Amino acid sequence: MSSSTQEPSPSSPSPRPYLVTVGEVLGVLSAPEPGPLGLGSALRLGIAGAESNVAVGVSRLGGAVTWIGRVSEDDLGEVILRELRAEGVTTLAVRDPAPTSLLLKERRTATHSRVTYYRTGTAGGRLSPRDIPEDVIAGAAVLHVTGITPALGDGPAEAVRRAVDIAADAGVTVSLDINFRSLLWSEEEATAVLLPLLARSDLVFAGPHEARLVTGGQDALGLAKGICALGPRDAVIKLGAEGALALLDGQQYRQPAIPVRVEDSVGAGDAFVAGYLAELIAGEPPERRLKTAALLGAFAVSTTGDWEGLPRRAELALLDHHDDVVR
Ligand code: KDG
Repeated sequence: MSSSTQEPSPSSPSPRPYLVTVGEVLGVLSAPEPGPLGLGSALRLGIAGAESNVAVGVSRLGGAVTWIGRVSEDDLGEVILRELRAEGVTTLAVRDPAPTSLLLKERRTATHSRVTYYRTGTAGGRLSPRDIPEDVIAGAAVLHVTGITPALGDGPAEAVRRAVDIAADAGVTVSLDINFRSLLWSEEEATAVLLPLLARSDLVFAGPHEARLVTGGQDALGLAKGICALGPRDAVIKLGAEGALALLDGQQYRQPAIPVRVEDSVGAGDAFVAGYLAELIAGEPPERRLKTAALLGAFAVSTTGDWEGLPRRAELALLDHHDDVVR
């Protein structure tokens, strides 16, 4: 877009093995108190996005991360970039005259959140394949994408496809979290767009319902096998309070969830992925990746906000007093 400008990177991507991700960051207006919204309800401003949640989670564990996306030229765009950079994430952002998307998060009851998107004609939805720098993708250890960005429109879908193609051609590990959002597209649309991306991915994260968008299977193991039959070497089925089942290079792993009191479950899946990917780029073995993934999921659900409560590495021990991986 002619009115957009690629701003210079504040720092070039790290010489260390780094994760790169592509997506949208939204402004989040969340009601701190449970109950219906009314005139005068307090709303707290935050930011979130599936891919940026992962970026922050990886960065807090000491991993090098680059986030690519579009943000508005206004103050909200500024807040987003400032916050990500403060979290140690390298940002490669196109500033766009369109506004930032908003997400309204009501706590309808103490345990049930309701989300409404204001996401039409916004900066993140104007992402284009031209915004994807080939060298940054090809130089990464891992590219992480989700099924949310391709749901935002043709441009974002093309941009994600381009990133995945560059990575796959360069031998960069491609990680895909299916992250189906029924408010953004239908199951049929999602399946048609995600299947080709999945076929070029090495590692796929999905909940059972999400896995069934792309394959059949009775149970978690059947779903993981179904995903791997489509091309990926590794599949991780996220099972919420029941932990996760992973099929990694043909070997099966089960990771129990870490029991904690649930404050706010939104963001738990992203946190899980962040824990896994942080250990992957650190060269850690599967058991460690899954354990850290479960720990980050536990931190996410036991604190409010998608990413604000995620731990630094030294804090992992706070919740780490349960059994290791059961194989
Ligand atoms: O996983 C949490 C995300 O859903 C949230 O941060 C916002 O990216 C988001 C989305 O599109 O729902």
